[in-house]
Amino acid sequence: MFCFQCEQTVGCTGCTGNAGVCGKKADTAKLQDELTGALISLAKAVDSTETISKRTGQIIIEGLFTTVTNVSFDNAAIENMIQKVRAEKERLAPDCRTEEYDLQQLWNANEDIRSLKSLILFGIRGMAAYAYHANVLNYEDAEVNQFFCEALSKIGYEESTEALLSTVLKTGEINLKCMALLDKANTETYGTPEPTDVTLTVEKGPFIVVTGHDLKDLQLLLEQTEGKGINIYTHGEMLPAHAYPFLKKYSHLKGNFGTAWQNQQKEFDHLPAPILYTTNCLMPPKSSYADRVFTTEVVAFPGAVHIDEKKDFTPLIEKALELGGYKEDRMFSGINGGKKVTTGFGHAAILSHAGTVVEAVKSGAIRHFFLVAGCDGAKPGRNYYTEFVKQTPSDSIVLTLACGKFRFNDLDLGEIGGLPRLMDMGQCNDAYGAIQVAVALADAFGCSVNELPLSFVLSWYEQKAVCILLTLLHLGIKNIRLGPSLPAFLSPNILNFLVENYGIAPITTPEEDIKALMNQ
Ligand code: FSO
Ligand code: SF4
Repeated sequence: MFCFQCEQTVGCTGCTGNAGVCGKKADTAKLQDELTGALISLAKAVDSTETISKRTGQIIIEGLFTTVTNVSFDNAAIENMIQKVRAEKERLAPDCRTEEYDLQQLWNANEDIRSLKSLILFGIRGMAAYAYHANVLNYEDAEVNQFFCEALSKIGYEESTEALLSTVLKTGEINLKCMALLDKANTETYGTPEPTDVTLTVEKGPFIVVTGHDLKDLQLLLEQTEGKGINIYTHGEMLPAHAYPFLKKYSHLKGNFGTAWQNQQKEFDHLPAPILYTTNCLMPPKSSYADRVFTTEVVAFPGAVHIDEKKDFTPLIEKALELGGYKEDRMFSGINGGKKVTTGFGHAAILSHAGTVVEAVKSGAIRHFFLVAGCDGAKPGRNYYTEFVKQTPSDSIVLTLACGKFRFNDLDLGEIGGLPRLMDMGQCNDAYGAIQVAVALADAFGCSVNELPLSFVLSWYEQKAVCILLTLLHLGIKNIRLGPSLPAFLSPNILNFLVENYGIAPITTPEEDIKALMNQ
């Protein structure tokens, strides 16, 4: 097998041999390559037709999302997906007998071509996850769907570095549209997020833990568990769900259990409750809780109960009642000992205080903004982000989003002018909101985003982070600090290009980086 799409890849070069660090086995990696090859061939077939149909778009989105890190470990599910893609191609181009694209061509290509194509491929894999969440809420964007085909065709058949580079940046541009679509889908369906305190205490009695990013699954589960004496707790990227008016109205949506994805094997060990995975990050379950793992949509693990599109959560509900939960209320804490966390500082909430923020900057009460955001992961070097946030000066604001925030979201950093210094903007896709805030501040000060006293300090793990990074590059955002390590799929030349043109730099130490960023 060969896979180097995520941050934890072996030796910062690539997972080979029998299995990857994430637990993905070689035969699964091979099937994912086959699926990607089938998608490239389907995109080629679409190329010759006019515009992509809704059905083709959904198949491509589902196929791409299936190959994101920690989504599907289930060979049978991936084989089904491959058949679906091939059938769609057959439908569109029944007489096409050209051979399917072989991913080995990509992995063995010249290193700069491979690097650029990987940026595109991993970028659209991440973007497909966001498009998928919008689709389940009946929101779609024809331009976004069309671009998946364009990008897949380039991965298969484009060999010019200039053309590939422009597709890399276009991936960022289209991802901005895709995140805007999801933002619209989420807020029109569930209301505008409002700042909300979330308890970390789990009440006695039966409960279910819901993890991942899909708000629709949470909504359906809340409906089906209402009045059944079962409480619902979010985990990981589902935490921001508490801020949506339409979801927080359910009184049995009680609080948040646990932290980020890489701690699940510890946190779920012997948990007296079932867990519903709506998206990644799924880690191979330990035997102590394997019988309580339930998956849905594209997430799949062999042996875990999969809730299909009928969305009948009865097996999950019965499991929660059978396990019974804790006998007494359990007070848990965040990583730094905090008993609660706060979420819901989306762009609307923050911009409703725009006047206060602008005045505070003018008066000097706010000297700097840091967006400390992105994924969490298992590497020890990720403590950098906790230390960074702790060391930010008291006249600075820290905006955060995605699962990396669990390293510091229980800290009390105090307030400036009635606003908390630490504000959680939501899931990784809410990077869209951070961009909105940055653009609004730049407008208010009549300058560019790069001229604002604002720094981006990002942590990455999987492919959604790749598409967000490409969006920031498309917007011309400079001097991003990226960690804990740089992507293995950046060749020296491509990395050089990013350093020279965008000033991307690896994280160093919190002390040095804070000093450098505040003086930039
Ligand atoms: Fe995290 Fe996993 Fe949201 Fe990712 S739970 S790592 S970038 O799937 O998507 O932040
Ligand atoms: Fe390795 Fe990451 Fe690929 Fe898993 S997804 S095989 S850990 S590079």
